[in-house]
Amino acid sequence: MAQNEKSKNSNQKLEDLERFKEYGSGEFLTTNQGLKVNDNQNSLKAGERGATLLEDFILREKITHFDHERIPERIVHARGSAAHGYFQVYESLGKYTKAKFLNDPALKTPVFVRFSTVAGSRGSSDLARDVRGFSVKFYTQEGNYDLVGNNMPVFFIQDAIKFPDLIHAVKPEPHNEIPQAASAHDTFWDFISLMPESTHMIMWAMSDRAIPRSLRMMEGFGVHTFRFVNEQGEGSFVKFHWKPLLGVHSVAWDEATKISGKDPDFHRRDLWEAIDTGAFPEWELGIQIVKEEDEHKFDFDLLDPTKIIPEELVPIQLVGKLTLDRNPDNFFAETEQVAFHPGHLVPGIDFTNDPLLQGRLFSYTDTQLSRLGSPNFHEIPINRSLPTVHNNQRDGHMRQQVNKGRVSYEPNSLGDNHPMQAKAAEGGFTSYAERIDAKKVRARSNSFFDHFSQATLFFNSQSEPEKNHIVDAFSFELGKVEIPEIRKRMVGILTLVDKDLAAKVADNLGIEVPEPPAQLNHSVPADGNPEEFQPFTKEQKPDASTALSMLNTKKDSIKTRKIAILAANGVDEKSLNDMKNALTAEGAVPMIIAPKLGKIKGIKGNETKVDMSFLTTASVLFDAVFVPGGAQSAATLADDADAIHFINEAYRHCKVIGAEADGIDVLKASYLGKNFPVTPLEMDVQAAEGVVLIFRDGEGSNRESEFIKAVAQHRFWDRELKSKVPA
Ligand code: HDE
Repeated sequence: MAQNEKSKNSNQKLEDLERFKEYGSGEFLTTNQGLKVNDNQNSLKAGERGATLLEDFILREKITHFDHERIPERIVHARGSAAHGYFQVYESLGKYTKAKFLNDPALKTPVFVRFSTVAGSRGSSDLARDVRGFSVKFYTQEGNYDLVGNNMPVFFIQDAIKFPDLIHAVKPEPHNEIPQAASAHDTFWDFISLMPESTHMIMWAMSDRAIPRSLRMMEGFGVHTFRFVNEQGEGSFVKFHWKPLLGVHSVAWDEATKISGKDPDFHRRDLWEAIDTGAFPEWELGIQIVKEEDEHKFDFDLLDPTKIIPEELVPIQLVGKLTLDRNPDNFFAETEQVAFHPGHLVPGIDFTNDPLLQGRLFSYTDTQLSRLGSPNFHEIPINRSLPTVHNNQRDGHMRQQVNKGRVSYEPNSLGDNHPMQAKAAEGGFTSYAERIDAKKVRARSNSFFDHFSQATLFFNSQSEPEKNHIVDAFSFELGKVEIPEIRKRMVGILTLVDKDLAAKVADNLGIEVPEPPAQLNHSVPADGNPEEFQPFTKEQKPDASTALSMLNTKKDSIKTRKIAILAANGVDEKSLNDMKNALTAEGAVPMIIAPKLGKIKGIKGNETKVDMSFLTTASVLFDAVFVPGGAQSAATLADDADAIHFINEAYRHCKVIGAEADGIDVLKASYLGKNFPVTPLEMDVQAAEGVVLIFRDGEGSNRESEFIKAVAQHRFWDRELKSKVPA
């Protein structure tokens, strides 16, 4: 009990980890056996120039340890970054669940959250077009609860038995291990075009959700329908959502490919820096609750992981907040060794029969056995639960716990039958007593066979720029496919989602719009008859769902946005500093970019430190650009190809661009000069389509606020509809 009480405090996991930490500072260097080392520079030799002696146990220990530093990377989700934080529920959810951490608003439950891409290796780029993992480990007083979700609410397949096929298809092709972290290749689209159940998910994967601006600006989803169980033993279905307080934002595809070269650690760095500077990322936990008796009231099956419950049908209740406030101390010890498992449950939360979820329950322990090398992976500090583990599981590789006494079995009389089972009232876990009365079959329910309605719903819900991005993404990915039959088959599938989408993709691929496949593959057994399967009847269905478009996300703050201030010698320091201070006051991160590193001198002779030069950074690493006044600075920049490229590229990616007084001349020298969205009138400030011009280098109070207002919009995607900037 005393143990449990301690976890009222979100620092408890931190305290728990503390005893495993090693700081090294002020200490002597030792061997793994604690022996102080006298010479860490030279191996033991027979004479100064002589052969190295096998006897050198210090050298051998060091090299041996080094040789074994690597462990197998995760089969999927290999590339990740993580952070510590806490979760707090707003009000008791006792009505739905008895999970203690969801019942007490005073409780700050420690969490460790790992984000990841799926297909790429550990060293691949953060900006691959891919699903993002969003795994949360709650260290609750009742044991660890893991919510192992993604940033997309549905999945590619309906049954776990297809998972190895899906992953084999998306991973680099086996003969040449190409391409890395990319789905744009034959085997992936071969598989997808033969798996109509993947259509809804593929719409998400081809949308901008697959190229987030930041891990802090993406949603998370539990994907499966889970079950809450309350103190009375009543169950209800629940879908989990994470809603980022900073809104949901993405980058442009052209930008993503460039970021992959300029900074492959873009997302990892962004998360780290935000936490490091105290801009703690936050998400609200959302739940959609469906009563047990309403299980069959929808035109889709709640157990089908390729379906969402549109928010129009079941609204999301925001019930708590997740805050990430501490970076890991050691990547390997924490981010790499953390082991998530959808089967790590606490009383009050349970599974449904979603056949994808059921299969996952096997996979995660199994994979940790080979990845972490022992059934004792739960003893690795980051994986330890707050309650102490007491059971009769014993021994194995790298066992840490020293179990005392003679008893390692139950029932026993020699140890008073301890450790003993706990009654439900004492916190013992009991599975939800769901009635199952069925034949043992390998089959899929007919209610899983509408593969297109929600794909269409998703497409219909997108804004015009978002739809265009989806067309571009399909055209890019299928354009990389070499086998014409695969392209054709996939476009044929798209005709079942949206005719216009299929026609545009076909046009980009230079093919006629194909007929849809005569016979859809409904994943039937070898001797099954596909004709027997009738799509589930459709009744209630919204035509569009506002929550599915990122255009409708929050746009009320510029917190943590990175703003490039382009300047050179002769800059007007007042113009530069006023904007810099105004941006900083709003929580944004302005940085001074100049032709060279070092310092620049302003018109009044003041020096300003340069944060980066055009050589060490690029527009794709920023959210907006501002060019302050100062005739000499403006002339230098207008003449600098890198500065002009910076502005052109930012304009191409629909970012906010601002300039003050002489700084406007730099914009005029860029692509913007030809296509100025605003006809310059000699007013104080003019803003249109994310271009903010401050004409008067005076004191006007709205000088900065117009720029800030525009940056809060994130991007002005409509610009793309007019013209594509050659940058
Ligand atoms: Fe996973 N998945 N998965 N998955 N998954 C793994 O477990 C698997 C699925 C997800 O940050 C692996 O520890 C199967 C859906 C995340 O460490 C592995 C199936 C969803 C992570 C595994 C699925 C996910 C994983 C690899 C189909 C969204 C990263 C390493 C039945 C709800 C966890 C590991 C982390 C990781 C298997 C489907 C999310 C191999 C068999 C659906 C976020 O066990």
